[in-house]
Amino acid sequence: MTGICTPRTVVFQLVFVFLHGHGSSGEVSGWNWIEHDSHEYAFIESPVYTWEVARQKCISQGADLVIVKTVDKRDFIVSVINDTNSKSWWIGATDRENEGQYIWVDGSTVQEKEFDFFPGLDLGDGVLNDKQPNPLSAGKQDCIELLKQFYAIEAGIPKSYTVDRHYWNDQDCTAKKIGYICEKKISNCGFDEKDCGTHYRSTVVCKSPHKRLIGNALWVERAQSITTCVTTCFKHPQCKSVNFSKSTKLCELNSKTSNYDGLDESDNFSYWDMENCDFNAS
Ligand SMILES: [Ca+2]
Ligand SMILES: [Ca+2]
Repeated sequence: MTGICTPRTVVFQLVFVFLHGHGSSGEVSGWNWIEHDSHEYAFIESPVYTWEVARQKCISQGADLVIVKTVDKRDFIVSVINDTNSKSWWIGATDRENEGQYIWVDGSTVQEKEFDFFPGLDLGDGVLNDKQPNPLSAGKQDCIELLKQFYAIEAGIPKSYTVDRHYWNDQDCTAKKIGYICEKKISNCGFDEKDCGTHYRSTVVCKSPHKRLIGNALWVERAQSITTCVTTCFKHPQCKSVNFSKSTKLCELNSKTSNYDGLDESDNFSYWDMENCDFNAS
């Protein structure tokens, strides 16, 4: 294990357009990823989307809406969005399948201990105003946003309050909200950083130079380039890694991946791993 490869070192990921950080409006634009604890986060304030479309925007970047299971992560996210103008942000939880049963976008159930619903605004009379969730208060509220602005009824009139930090609110999934937060895992492929990743489809393929995995070849053919070799591997359901020789153009499709210590030295070959890159293979 010699280096950590972040997606930003991957050539094809450098196409991210960093439009600008904070513009004159104070809104964050473009895919500006912030690193925290082996993940990267993008906080997109505009344009506005429904929960589902916001989620698809994240997926288009190899990410998904953020999952918040720990206090550490919650504190990190809340501290970032506290410095923005946006008062609400989509995150990756919904109960649209079964009312009251919240599911994260990775399919896991939201545990009660993970809930961070707004506890209600107490103006001193012991009444908890705008306590969340309130699924029936205004249509169907099935998607979770982080919200900083809640309401209290004063003398019969609802008044808006900005509270101490963002909390969960169940919201109408079709509402076009102010922002959304995407998250993706940082690739740690186990090779030297310079050999860490070449991006093929949505998979990062890791290269170990001058190495070869022996004894697991499914198929051997000639390929003009490593791209052709890797593409052939992707088409073969059992292919997990390849050995490729630039000089002889031999492309060996392997049925296994190596643990990285188990590779043989080879002057002619390089070893390319389709799986052990911590990225979801397509
Ligand atoms: Ca609901
Ligand atoms: Ca609500």
